[in-house]
Amino acid sequence: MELLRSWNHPDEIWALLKFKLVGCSAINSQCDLTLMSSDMRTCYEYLRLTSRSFCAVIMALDEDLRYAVCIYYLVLRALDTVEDDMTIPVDEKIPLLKAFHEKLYEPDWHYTQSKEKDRVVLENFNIISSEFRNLAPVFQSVIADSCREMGYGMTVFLDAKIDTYDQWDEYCHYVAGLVGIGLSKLFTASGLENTVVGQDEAISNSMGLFLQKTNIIRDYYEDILQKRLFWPKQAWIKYGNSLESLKDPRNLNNAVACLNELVTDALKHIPDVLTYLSRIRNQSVFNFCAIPQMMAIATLERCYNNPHVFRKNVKIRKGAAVRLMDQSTSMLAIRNFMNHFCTKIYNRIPPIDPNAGRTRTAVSYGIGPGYSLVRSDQSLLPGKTFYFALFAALLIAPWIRRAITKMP
Ligand code: IN0
Repeated sequence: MELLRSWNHPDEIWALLKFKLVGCSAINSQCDLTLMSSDMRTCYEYLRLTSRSFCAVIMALDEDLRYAVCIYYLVLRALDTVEDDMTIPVDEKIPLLKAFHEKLYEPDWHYTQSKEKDRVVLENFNIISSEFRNLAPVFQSVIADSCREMGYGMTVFLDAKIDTYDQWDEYCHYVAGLVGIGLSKLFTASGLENTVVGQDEAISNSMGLFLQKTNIIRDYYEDILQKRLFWPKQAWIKYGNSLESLKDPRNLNNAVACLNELVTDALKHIPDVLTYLSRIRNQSVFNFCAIPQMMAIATLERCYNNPHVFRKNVKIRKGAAVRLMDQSTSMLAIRNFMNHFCTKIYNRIPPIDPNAGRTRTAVSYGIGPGYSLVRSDQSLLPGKTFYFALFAALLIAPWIRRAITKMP
């Protein structure tokens, strides 16, 4: 099915085939599950259950850092599950969010009252916390500090609506910027990255804000159905009487203008994202950081000026996602992807859009000084050699698959 969706994108078909043939074995060979303790294996299993494709990106990290990030991810997932669970009464939820960081040091603590889909991490939090306490002390303090600040921040926005752009940034800082800051400190503490990566909190914060704003923009429809309101009032009040009213087909033009304004706001983080990635030295850390950012810019490109955002969940094709995962491995590739998606946005800016000028300025940072503004889609399409290799791969794919399954 995925192959069919990518039929007119041969580069994606190639990435999908490669992913199906060698992707999983390449990741598994990085990490031998048989050599681990049973609790460690259990934690990796929780990671697989709760994170979908992101699990593969974490598993590809270098040894010690991989496990610290895995535990950080599970602890954050547990905190997030408490925040999201509307069945937990507020007078129970607030103290729990505030004291969550202390639960990391209570060996028996786990929580069985959640109804959320990822409740497994709360029900078995004692296993996760015992693995947390096995991490190096420097990793432990980064994760615990991050949870303390995030838990507190979540209580600030529990009932409060997001009014201004400043509050939007503040909310995104608590739920995602702090993750960027925490991860960057883990990278530096692991010795894989320079001190500046862990120290420059403003740039690390932007990495999280770019991802979280993209999620909030993309998830408009899903969130509004669940009565969750994350678009800032300062933006939507210019285009409608309420955030819900934007999904009314009669308000479509205004809704799309509001959407474009928020995409423009998210795009302003691109310079920081590029600076951050250019500082990363370790290949596995680079891939880990670059992949979600490339997924985000691809998603923003899909969402920009797209009325479907108000009717369904807009997603990037699996083929496009796999291709980004496979190829986000160098600054040159990142600049090319940024250029590609920003040029596509640039070419679709409606001249009458109230924020057209600001959007042009924002995408110009992603397009970069060395590139022409009117580069077309052709630039990322492969040449004859590629099509020949693809044809050959299609012919021999069944044979390779049989050979792999016969391997001991
Ligand atoms: C993440 C981030 C993440 C990864 C790498 C570097 C980061 C730097 C700063 C901030 C966050 C960083 O990435 C994941 C990506 C992810 O989970 N993608 C989903 C797809 C989706 O649409 O949700 C997938 O299944 O592949 C991310 O979104 N978040 C996250 C959470 C924990 C950690 Cl340790 C790293 C969530 C969030 C809210 C954006 C921080």
